[in-house]
Amino acid sequence: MRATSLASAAIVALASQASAETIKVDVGPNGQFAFKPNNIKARIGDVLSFNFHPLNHSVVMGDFANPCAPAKTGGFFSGFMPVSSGVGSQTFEVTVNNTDPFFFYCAQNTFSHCISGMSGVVNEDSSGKNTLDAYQSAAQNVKSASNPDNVFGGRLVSSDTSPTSTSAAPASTTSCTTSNKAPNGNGYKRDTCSGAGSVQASFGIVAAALGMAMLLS
Ligand SMILES: [Cu+2]
Repeated sequence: MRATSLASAAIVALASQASAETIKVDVGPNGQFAFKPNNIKARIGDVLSFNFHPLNHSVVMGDFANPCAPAKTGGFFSGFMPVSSGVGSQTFEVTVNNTDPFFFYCAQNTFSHCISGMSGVVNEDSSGKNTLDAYQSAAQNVKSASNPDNVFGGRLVSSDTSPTSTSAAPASTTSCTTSNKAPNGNGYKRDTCSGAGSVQASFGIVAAALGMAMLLS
């Protein structure tokens, strides 16, 4: 059975990364165009868990050399996450695969989030010149932020999935109705989600397995 083997695989994967931490990052808390925290130390295997607050934020991996633009190679993009109140029902989880510094930003152009300083860094090289301060200063001269066409590089996880219930996970497949194409950072309308349904379901099972693993430990 597919679900069972997925869950088993997830538990094996988790067991091999017992020391990995989940690092919670709030995206736009308290109406601020900011990530909290925005200067993060992470180890290989750690998971960045982006939690979206109102209005309609996103997170994209970028390069120091091109503020507010997607990384030239690899990276991730959460899609735009409209939230009216509280915290969004989905988190975006990114596993850190190496300890090289990398930057991330919000691609929302309504009110110029990245240009206003909505960015962050993981494993900043604070002894060099490629600091978050320098990135944010350079971002002020960018005309507009850009984002990849599609959600990639991470996992959309329903944060309201009960960790003890395996039946709750597949329900998330029905939550997305429009195309997987992300808009160009304009507007506050969600357009980024279907096609991610199967991915969400799989990771819902992973989340459920995580809950099981925690119960067993
Ligand atoms: Cu934003």
